[in-house]
Amino acid sequence: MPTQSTSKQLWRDVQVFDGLVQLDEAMTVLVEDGRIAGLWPSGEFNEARAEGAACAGRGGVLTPGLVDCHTHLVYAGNRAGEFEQRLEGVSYEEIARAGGGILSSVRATRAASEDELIAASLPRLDALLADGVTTVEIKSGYGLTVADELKMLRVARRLGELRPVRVITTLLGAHALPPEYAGRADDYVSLVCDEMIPAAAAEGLADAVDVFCEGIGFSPAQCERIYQAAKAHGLAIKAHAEQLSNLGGSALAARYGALSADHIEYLDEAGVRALAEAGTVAVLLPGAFHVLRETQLPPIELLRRYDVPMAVASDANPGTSPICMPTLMANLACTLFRLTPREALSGMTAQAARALGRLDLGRIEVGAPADLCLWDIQQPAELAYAVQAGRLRQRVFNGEVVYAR
Ligand code: DI6
Ligand code: FE
Repeated sequence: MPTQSTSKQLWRDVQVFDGLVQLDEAMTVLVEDGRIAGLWPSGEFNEARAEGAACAGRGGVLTPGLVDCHTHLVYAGNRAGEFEQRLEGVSYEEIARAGGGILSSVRATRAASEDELIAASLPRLDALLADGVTTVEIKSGYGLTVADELKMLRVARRLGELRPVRVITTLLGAHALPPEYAGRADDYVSLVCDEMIPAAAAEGLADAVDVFCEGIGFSPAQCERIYQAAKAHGLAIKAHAEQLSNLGGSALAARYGALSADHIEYLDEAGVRALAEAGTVAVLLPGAFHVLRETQLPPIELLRRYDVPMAVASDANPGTSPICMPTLMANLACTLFRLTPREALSGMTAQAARALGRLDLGRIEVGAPADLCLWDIQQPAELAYAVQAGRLRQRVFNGEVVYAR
């Protein structure tokens, strides 16, 4: 990973989206020692304040580096065949109950070595980076044994060493019931609580613990056991909840102080209130909604009314969202969920960082790590409006220009 740049660099006359709002005037931004050191309207900029700084870019739109706060980027194989089955009318749940779906990716992932998983995952990571990502969360969940879950997490950590990107890892041992535990779900949950979580924590391989709280996943009671174990090991909590039905998984997660509840198409008002009270972020995943051709919309209006922070992520995974293009997610969040472009962009920067417990990221403000994107567009809303690869002019990681065109 490149080390922090110690040089002083200036971006001049840029339109800034700071992670929450678009600033009114063209700005000049100073980066020093890997951090944002100054931010002025260009008209008020005084050269003496940035003596010795090199001009790194001029014009265009400057945003925080994008934060993809929910991905399943590490896996082997693909599920194009299931995509065709679903188009013929077979449902995601039917495929899962017949032993396909997540379990089909589990078979391929168990059979793959760490190096094979790296080789399979790097092109997906590179696609995210080419679209402006500087922080990515990566979940396990296609191993479902202690060794295979740790293998996935190790691969995720290694990806972060192979590329200039921050990788946050999440243990998703409770993604699906592996076939060898058929009829013994509680025993599998014990394995997650008593072996997987302690091992992942001891090796420093997981930043958080996630669950799939669903009829085809795990019950709220089982998820609660997992949250207790996660808490006992000092790990943050997240949930896949209310994706296909309403089991109260979001409210349960909120009760345990979860960083986020993700998917939430079936969330009701009581659930929204629970998120608001706990400060839990609602992570919207329009890619999965789109690919599954869902019709139940997440309760956006209620989330707004209760002031619940909304993040947007790719959910990049082989089944429900084989899409590695975060700016497309911004577009889908607007077209499918009716977010405003500002909400969508904030959802992929400041709010996404919040969903990872990283309040220092996803913002352009003095003191923040200089993870930035310079785009060849006129105004920030274009990132959500047009779907177009290749608009990224520079990607800046820790103050260093790691990609330039
Ligand atoms: N919900 C999802 O949309 C992904 N995981 C989950 O719990 C899908 C994962 C997959 O189908 O492989
Ligand atoms: Fe997911």
